Amino acid sequence: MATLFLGLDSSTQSLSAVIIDTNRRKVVYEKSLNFDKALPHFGTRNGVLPDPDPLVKHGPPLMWAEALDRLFAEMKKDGVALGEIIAISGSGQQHGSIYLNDRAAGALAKLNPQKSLVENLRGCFSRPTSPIWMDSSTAAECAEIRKKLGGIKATAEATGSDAFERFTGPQIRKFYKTEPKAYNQTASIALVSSFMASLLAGKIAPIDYGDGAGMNLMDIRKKSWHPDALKAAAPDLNKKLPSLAASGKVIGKVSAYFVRKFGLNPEALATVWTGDNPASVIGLGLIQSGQVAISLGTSDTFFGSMKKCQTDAHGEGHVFGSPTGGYMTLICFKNGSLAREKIRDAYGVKDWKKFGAMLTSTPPGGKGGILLPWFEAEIVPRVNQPGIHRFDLDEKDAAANCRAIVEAQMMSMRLHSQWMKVAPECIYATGGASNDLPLLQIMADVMNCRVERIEVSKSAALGAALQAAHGWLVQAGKNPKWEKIVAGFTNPIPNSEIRPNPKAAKVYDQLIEKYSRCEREVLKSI
Ligand code: XUL
Repeated sequence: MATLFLGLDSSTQSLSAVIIDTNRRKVVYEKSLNFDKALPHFGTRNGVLPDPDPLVKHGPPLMWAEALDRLFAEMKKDGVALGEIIAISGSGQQHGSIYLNDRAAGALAKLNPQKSLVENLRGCFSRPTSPIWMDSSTAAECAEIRKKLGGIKATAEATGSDAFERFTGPQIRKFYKTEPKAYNQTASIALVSSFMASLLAGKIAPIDYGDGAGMNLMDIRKKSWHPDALKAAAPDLNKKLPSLAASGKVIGKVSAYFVRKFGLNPEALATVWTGDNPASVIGLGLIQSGQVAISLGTSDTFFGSMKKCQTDAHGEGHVFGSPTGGYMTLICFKNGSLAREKIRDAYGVKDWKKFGAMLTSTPPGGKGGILLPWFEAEIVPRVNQPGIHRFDLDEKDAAANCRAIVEAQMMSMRLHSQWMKVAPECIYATGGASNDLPLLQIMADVMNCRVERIEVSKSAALGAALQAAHGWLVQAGKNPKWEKIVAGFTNPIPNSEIRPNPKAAKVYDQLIEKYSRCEREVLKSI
């Protein structure tokens, strides 16, 4: 008999499903539903509601609920053996918050399968829309919370991150300040992850330690709500937040709504969801401390798993709980692929292959030139004023500039991940630019670490499916090992290993000192 587990990922633009068969160690089904295309009546663009204020980014919670109905209907139509799924977990875009009134818990408990989820949930919200992670309208609230908690370092030490505009605590504070009446009518605040889990479980679901850490409200070490952080955000918050729990923990049997409507097994278990980044950490197989992934996308993201909680005194990086029970870090560098592309185009380099050839035509460290490629305001290090800065680098030398941007990005990653105090043993490179081998060689040399390529489509949904399998085994009284759970699902591409060149690594050990000096100098001057 198949042992099927379903992982769902409610991201900014789509809801995805991945079903795994743990007997055959295979992904047996994948599907994505794009919100704009499948549910145009909500009027979103790339999953976000249009707003005259460019800083405000909200999404409609009813759209996420309708997407769940639609995706199950599609799975049924596709002939998926829904009755054989034994546990479900999921992940959601992080930080987004949903505000429910005192009717919500009752409505969830008796979801009527004759109606849609949207019809069932009408009248259950104290705020019709949800601020999501792209919202940056809460600078004032961040400053207030940071001040109350004792500054950047203290806020990061207490909650895992400095106060950030997209984090849920500052967003809740803004809601309380601007709409106090609606705030008072809020009985329960959910994250996207816990909201979706609540629908499946038919009751208000806990928030997990991964997504909970993205709120500036959770004590990152104790993994419980932080009383001072709650007070700093809004009054009576302790009464409005659900309990915290480990992701994958069983909430109960799946709601009868899904059994009657779509033929789910009445014994199937609904488990606690997590954020898309913690789920991706599992989906990429980062389960041991010291395992790191670098995702080279529009922005470059550095993920690492960490046993002991270390926080970033400069408040640039984030620490979240990892579904494996330890911690994970996330550092986001905004000037990633787009910045590389800008340099590529500025020098008339036709494509990425030619860009790679430029990299190999120059020696490691070039002639000691440094480029700070902040085409956009940068998150790490914090740079509000975009600008390109060159040191000992001839602006007219195309190859030197192509090399310099990649070296700068890698040195910045090495420098700004030092607070983690975890020396990576292996880096998994993923995302668009990860098939650019000369770029990966620079990554290996700068980090002085082996690099392997890994490509997992829908890594968050896969991580969620693996999390469902883990939660199910725990509930069955087994003591599952994460290594065994992920085995076969998260393998790097065979023969993709790139080893650091010891001579080049030595060059970068020196050059990084200069890079750091240049960065400090510019940061002081802007
Ligand atoms: C992480 C973050 C984003 C969202 C994307 O802090 O804001 O990665 O989780 O869905």
